[in-house]
Amino acid sequence: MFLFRDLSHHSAQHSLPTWEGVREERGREIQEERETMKPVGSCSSPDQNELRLMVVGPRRTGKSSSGNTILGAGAFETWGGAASAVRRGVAPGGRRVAVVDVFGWGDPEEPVPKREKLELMRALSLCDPGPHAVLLVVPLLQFTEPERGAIERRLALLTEGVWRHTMVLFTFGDRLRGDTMEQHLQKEGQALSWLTTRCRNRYHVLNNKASDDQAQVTELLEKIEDMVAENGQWHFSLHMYQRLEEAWRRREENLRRSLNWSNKNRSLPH
Ligand SMILES: Nc1nc2c(ncn2[C@@H]2O[C@H](COP(=O)(O)OP(=O)(O)O)[C@@H](O)[C@H]2O)c(=O)[nH]1
Ligand SMILES: [Mg+2]
Repeated sequence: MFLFRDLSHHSAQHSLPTWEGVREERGREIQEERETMKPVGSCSSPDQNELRLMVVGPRRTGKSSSGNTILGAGAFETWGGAASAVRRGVAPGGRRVAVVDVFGWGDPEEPVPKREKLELMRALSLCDPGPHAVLLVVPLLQFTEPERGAIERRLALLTEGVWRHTMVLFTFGDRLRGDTMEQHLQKEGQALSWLTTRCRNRYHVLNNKASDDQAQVTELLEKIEDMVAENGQWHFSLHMYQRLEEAWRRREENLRRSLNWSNKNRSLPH
């Protein structure tokens, strides 16, 4: 099963394993690992039918307001600067939802501050065993390269695997002013197109100033359900992805070592 073990079958005449092969194998392993975990419908969460959403992003971008649009006015404070918090309720359409409003990120130029790292981990524990969706809040203003970098550095703390469970939640939908979202995305530059590509083109636009527009929430939840289905009904699990990343790292090291060994042997004089 493991590529490292397969290496023992390779003689100089056989082709050596490739990095592409390692990557393909990763996809298969995620599937195998998941089969040993419990599916969404039978997890140890207090409410098995509850959809757990984790809302992340910089400060003053509409994270708490989005939580209020989903769960109803007053669920979260919107004065800003608050620690991560969880609120539970019933969303329009009847689905039970838990929203974790994560402590907002500060200056995009800075390395990730310790408080933000701790709050991110605490937020994860508030939606144990893991969120079904990470909603990455981006206001519909200009999106800059430093902002892109800030997102990349923070999501990297949650492993590469987190991107499979992440959707961009554009707030300030009222700023579109007649443009369609597709037109807006075309006008924006590389930074935003990098982000939507990383999220496999999964995004939704919310106008938190029209919080009585329940259709926008129903549509968001439908998109989230689609994403969960695409992920084989699995929620994000930091523990699982960390274990996989560690196994992959060790395997790549072994592969590198055996490739070096084989190249050295090949260049030996006969
Ligand atoms: N026009 C407009 N303002 C919004 C929208 N969402 C949030 N805001 C405003 O943006 C400010 C910051 O919102 P808040 O939810 O506290 O942001 P947070 O710090 O990310 O939690 C508040 O004054 C909100 O009223 C939106 O969709 N449209
Ligand atoms: Mg807030």
